[in-house]
Amino acid sequence: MSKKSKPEWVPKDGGKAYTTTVVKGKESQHDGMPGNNNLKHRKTTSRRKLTIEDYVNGVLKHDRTILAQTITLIESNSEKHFEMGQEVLRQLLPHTGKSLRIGITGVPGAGKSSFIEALGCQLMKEDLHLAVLAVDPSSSLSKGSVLGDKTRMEMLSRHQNCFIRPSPSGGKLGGVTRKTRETTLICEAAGFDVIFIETVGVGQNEITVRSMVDFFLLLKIAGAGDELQGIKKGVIELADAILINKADGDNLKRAEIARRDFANAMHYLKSPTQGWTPETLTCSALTGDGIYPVWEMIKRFEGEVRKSGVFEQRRNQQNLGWVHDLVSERLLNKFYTDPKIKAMLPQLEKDVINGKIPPTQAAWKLLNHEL
Ligand SMILES: Nc1nc2c(ncn2[C@@H]2O[C@H](COP(=O)(O)OP(=O)(O)O)[C@@H](O)[C@H]2O)c(=O)[nH]1
Ligand SMILES: [Mg+2]
Repeated sequence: MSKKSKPEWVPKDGGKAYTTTVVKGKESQHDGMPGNNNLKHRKTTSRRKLTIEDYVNGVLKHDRTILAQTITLIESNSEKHFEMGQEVLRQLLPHTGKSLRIGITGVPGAGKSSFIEALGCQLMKEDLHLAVLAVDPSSSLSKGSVLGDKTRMEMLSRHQNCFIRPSPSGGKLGGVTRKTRETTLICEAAGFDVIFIETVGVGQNEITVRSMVDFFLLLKIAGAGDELQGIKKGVIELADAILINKADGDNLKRAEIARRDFANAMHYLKSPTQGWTPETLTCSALTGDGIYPVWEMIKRFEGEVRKSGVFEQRRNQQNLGWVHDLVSERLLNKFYTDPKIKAMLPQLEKDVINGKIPPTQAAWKLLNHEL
């Protein structure tokens, strides 16, 4: 139904640096930003080249168009945009940190999108502003299905208080991670109270998202054995709560059994958050049963961990981890884009595959830049 295309705000000379694609959404009578009901200025802002000041002020004024443009700038792979994006980010930084960041993971079909729709609509009733972001480095394979299917979030995507941003495409996990972290900060500066970061459960993704959020929610379905769901114990250990979704109709009993099984299993695991015992709940994104208790639990969690200081500690740790991730990412990028390395690599790879040289020697040769 929906078609992917370049966003309208990509400049003509933007070239491949702008890799983002968008899925056409529903027209709204509101721009989705807190306290901004005026749509009249929308078109004009996307025409001319924005300055750093334009970006910063636009985000701070909750201008949805400029918010989207700022995220596009951040997602750009060009060096020029990178510098500019970083300066915008630096200026926005004092206005960040106030939202609650929630990670949601689960296998495809677990009901993540439906759950986000159901819980998101509850948040809308409380007049909260919600941004939904996705981390999905594999989206080119799954054809952007993670948040591409806004049909599952029909109410939310039309709601004035909600902003939905699909995963940046065309990037390795590291790149997507940086972009999502930065996008989170930009959304915070724009005044969103709650940020959902959705990811498909395939292993590495969950660890990445855990490193970005305050609360991590694992969505499960009853009946599918763990091996079928492809989620190992390691992921369960990351979760502050496990939610058995699709607890409705014939599935109700099985969901409750699964919940108890998980509750028992979790007993023996270490909690990812000091002072918090992970909870196991059932819910139905379809009927809405059990959705509000999830929000109550998250608020309880926030209250407790803020009081104990664990909230702050985790954010500090996450920031440090981010620093090291950035260093690694930049170094690797610099290394592999070096013309000398680029020239050496294909032959060395062949030599390793043909058994001419051991992998270790190939690595040292690259690192020493010698032929
Ligand atoms: N019965 C039932 N079906 C659900 C529930 N939540 C989601 N579904 C269905 O499960 C399918 C996958 O849902 P979706 O939200 O797209 O899952 P995602 O891939 O994890 O985002 C869809 O057909 C939904 O209608 C639920 O609570 N109960
Ligand atoms: Mg989905």
